[in-house]
Amino acid sequence: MTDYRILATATVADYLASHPDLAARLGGTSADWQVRDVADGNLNAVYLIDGPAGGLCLKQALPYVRVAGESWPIDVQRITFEAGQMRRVAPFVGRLTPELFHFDPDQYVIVMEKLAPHVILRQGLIAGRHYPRAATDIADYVAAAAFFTSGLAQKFEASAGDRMLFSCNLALQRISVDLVFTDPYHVCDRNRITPALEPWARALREDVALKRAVARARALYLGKPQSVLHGDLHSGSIMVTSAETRVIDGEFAWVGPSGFDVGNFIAHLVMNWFAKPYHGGNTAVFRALLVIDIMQFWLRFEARFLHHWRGFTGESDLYPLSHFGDSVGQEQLETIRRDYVTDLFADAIRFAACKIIRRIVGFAQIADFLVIEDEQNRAHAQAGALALATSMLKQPGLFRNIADLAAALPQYDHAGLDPP
Ligand code: SR1
Ligand code: MG
Repeated sequence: MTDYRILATATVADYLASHPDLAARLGGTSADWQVRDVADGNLNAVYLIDGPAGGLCLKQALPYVRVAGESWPIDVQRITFEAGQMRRVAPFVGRLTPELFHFDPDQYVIVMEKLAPHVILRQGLIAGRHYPRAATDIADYVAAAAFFTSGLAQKFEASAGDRMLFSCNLALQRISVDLVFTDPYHVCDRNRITPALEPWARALREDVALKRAVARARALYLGKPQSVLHGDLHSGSIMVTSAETRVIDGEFAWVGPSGFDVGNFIAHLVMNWFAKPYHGGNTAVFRALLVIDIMQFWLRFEARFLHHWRGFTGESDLYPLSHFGDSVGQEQLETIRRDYVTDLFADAIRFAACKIIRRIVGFAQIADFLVIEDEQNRAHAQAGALALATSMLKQPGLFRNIADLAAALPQYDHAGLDPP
């Protein structure tokens, strides 16, 4: 065991040189390597390293929240769960997760393939680019992870193993529980509220029916262990080209309700939709593409999830095939499958709503809105998203399927700054 040392641009090459398998991937010697600090997320240090033979990406967990500084300490063990999440889903999602070359439990470092010329999906969307594969690739990723790591596809002993591993990811679950489900609904120093949205922030704090719906979502997050979640599947955790998609940053991994990742991805497309008029470019065209992405994402997820389930012939304990073998049983099992997916969609709607609210009044806001310099414009875009999100939580009957959600977007576009 070696002492944990925070790496820096100047020391990354020495670290890699001391690991011959990684050095060989770069080629040449450390004097030939270019190291770039590309940290962009909220928590970690990230470097890209190029050598004569290839590139690598090195990520190190810092002992504090990077964007907040040392006043907000956070357990470095989280990188263990990120490596664990990558390894757990890799057999099912293939190239949709980057290849993990190295995990160092002493330095809290992982080294993985360098993704180039990929860009963060969020940045691409803000710049008005469309990635035709992203929504369906993410649907494939989530459907495979949600099915194959669930009790539908494995015996309960394996599910217990997943829970044992990821239930120790406590520091990051504390962040999710606080930032996603709790902080936006009470006065909290971490919240970031645009002055024009103060009436909205107050309304969120005072709306008991809303807080009851959020409490239900929080209880589901903590108490519905369906499958291994990525846990932070927003557009900043996805890297794309027009031909490829990769999911990164699984450090918030948790065994929870499968609708959480589904809802998170939808939420961030929805927020981009509300921000879009202020990003420049052709709003109507880009919004239409976003709506298609939202619809296709869900429909593809549903189709792939059901496909995995219908084709599954392995051993699991939830619905043993021996109980549903005859034609009546088969019919019953199909009803069970449909109900499962319907329930998952309802969860996704409530989680999407919670994600939207936290990104607008809480800590860790998103560039989709923050790039809108004019504060009134930004507040108008955010207020529309807040109005939609509160309806999703308080009137779930209006959002029974993905077409309902798509149809609702324009209705909230000019919601105005005053909460209803
Ligand atoms: C302390 S900041 C934490 C946030 O950053 C990540 O992107 C997650 O969304 C998390 O909630
Ligand atoms: Mg992240």
